[in-house]
Amino acid sequence: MTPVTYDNESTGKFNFINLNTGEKEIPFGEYLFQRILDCGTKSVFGVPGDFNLPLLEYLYEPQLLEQGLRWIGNCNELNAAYAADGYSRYSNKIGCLITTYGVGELSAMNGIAGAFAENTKVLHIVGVARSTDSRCKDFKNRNLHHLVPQLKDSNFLGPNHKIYYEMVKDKICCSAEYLEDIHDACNQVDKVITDIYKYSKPGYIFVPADFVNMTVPTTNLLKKPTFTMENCIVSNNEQDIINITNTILDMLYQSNTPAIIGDVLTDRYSGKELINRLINETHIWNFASVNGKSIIDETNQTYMGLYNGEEGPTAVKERFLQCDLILNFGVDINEINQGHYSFSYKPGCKLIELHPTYIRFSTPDNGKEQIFKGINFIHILKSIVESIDVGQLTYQYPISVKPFCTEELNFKHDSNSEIITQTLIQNKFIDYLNPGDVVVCETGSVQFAMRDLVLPNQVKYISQGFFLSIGMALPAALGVGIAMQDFPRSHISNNCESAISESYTPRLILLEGDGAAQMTIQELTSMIRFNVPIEIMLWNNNGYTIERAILGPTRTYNDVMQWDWTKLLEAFGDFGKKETKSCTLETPIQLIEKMAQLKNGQKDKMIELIEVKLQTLDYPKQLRHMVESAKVKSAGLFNK
Ligand SMILES: Cc1ncc(C[n+]2csc(CCOP(=O)(O)OP(=O)(O)O)c2C)c(N)n1
Ligand SMILES: [Mg+2]
Repeated sequence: MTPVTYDNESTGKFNFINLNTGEKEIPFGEYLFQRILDCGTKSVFGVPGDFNLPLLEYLYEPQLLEQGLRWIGNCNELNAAYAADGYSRYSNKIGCLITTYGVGELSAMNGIAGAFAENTKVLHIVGVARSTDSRCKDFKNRNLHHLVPQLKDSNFLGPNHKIYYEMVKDKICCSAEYLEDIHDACNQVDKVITDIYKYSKPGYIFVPADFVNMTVPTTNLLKKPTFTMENCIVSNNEQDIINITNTILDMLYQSNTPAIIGDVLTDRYSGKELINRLINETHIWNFASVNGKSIIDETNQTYMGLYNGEEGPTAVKERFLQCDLILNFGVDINEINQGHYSFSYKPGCKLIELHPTYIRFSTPDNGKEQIFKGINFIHILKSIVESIDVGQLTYQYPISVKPFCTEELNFKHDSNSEIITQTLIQNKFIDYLNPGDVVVCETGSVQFAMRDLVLPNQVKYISQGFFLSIGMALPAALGVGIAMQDFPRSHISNNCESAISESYTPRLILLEGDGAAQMTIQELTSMIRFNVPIEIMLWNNNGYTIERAILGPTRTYNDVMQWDWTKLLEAFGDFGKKETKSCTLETPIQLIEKMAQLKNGQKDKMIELIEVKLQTLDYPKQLRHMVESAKVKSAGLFNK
């Protein structure tokens, strides 16, 4: 331990002066939470455990509470990871969770892997064994609880204290630091936070229980008082940025039918305003992607739909195939986002993929390509927006082609039908939303129903569209709701042509399947506990319909137990039914009326759970296309 003396006269706070260096010091626990606040995060999710309790004690330091720090306790660590992910997806800040050694952190792993796969900024802090234990030479006395013993001779050998760290490092995180020397701890914390912003992926800090009360210098706090996306991705290759921008601009000036795809990483790197500005100023045709849905304002005058190759609507593909130059901003290549790799292009079309680590120019026809590595696309996007000369753009888009609209999807709903169908949902959903609302959609059949709908302006749509872990959306919606409390209306742009009235409070809507809900349902209780207003549409189709569409339509493995959904909120804490309301809808008229009532704000309770009965084998045509496409792909694989 460093010799310290106390100084609370100058600051009023309880500070320490290091007698060797003369520097101000604070306990490491306080440093860590100060850093979380410094990166803009206010709420911290998680579950306590004896290895993190000393750290959690610092949550209650008055100077941290004053800055808005709060603890959102979850029912389990998986839910905490999902919630932190949702918090980040909404706010684009770092979602943070704290778990305990082994048992807690392992439970969170699926959530962290999902955040890794989908590029969300999550900081996972794990309370681990005291440094005196993990550094001890006499390891055989250190088979601590929550640790897995060695496979062989565990009674003779000590355990590997860093086993869980080794499981995640370089696998499901961009940065992982196991703190071993308190003198390095502050820099290690700062490194992980910087990396999370830089790579937009999760990071881990493993904090020995005895470190939190040790004192550390405040030097770093003064040197770098805040962490933002901007100050974590500063570029040092200005000339490359200028050259690449000029090349892209020349290509745009020469193109007759250019197009923009707004893909997911554009949002993760805070490029949403920029891309919408570019579209509004140039009127270049533009397309959404599955994982990037709602980044581009879908009500803009040249929105041409969500392109997903063979799996999307033909009307969108036909528009896409007219384009001779594609600028794919924030591109993320995976099976779902590329419609099982079925993207096709106009003959001779030039493709520019703009990614956080590279810019790639290619001609899909002949496979020719040129890659520039080490340049974050966000600098190029900014530079294009700042330097484009709109007067030099000359388009020859076919005049007959209009912006894509939901009606083109041609949903035929039988108005005499007595049952609610997915087609009816597709028909009515857009009307149910108000501009500026936030929709969280679970993995499942209804997710496919949402894809192609043209969203009202400034609606934020959040869905784990690639990793597809069911049960994610419900706790993620908790995280979104908490972020909406911490940063009200932060998804709404003031620069947008069609502003959202200041007096309108955006709604949070969760679209949830019955099967998925049974995975993480307890987190409803946290919505009540932390006053998160939400409308939950619970699609009850008697089990795993999406799986039935793939195989085993009538198999029992696709069944789930029937629940009385309308009793859950009461059981989960709203004993007097003061905060919540639940109902079951079975007919189209009931659904239409309920949607209209909610849209108009006639909500009498903070949380509404609306169970909507659907037929077991009813699923949208978008899902059928995906299943067929996937089957064709796998048949191809087997034939090889
Ligand atoms: C954690 C996890 N377990 C299993 C799956 C496989 N899976 C994908 S969708 C699904 C069923 C979803 O059912 P439900 O939420 O009721 O939606 P539905 O398709 O019935 O509308 C399952 C089991 C998965 N994606 N994630
Ligand atoms: Mg279901």
